[in-house]
Amino acid sequence: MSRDNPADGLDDESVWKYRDLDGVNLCDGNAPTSTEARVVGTQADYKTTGQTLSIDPATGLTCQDADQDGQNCENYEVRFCCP
Ligand SMILES: [Ca+2]
Ligand SMILES: [Ca+2]
Repeated sequence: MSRDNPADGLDDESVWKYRDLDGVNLCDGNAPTSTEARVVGTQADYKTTGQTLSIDPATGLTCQDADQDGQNCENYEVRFCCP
């Protein structure tokens, strides 16, 4: 799923935003055990883009243009695995 896009310079797929801003029940309140990510509309795993991301099993993914050395972030979608 993708809750945000990078048009404003940040693609924010944070777990807490899904929960607290979007009201999504993720893992019944438990921390996800993994976060998988790929580019929206493709099968391209995030690792294939070479972009500098913050990705963490429990907190989700963020991508900031400021970290991309002049490039813009792709729009990422994420999938969480629950314990
Ligand atoms: Ca955004
Ligand atoms: Ca996104």
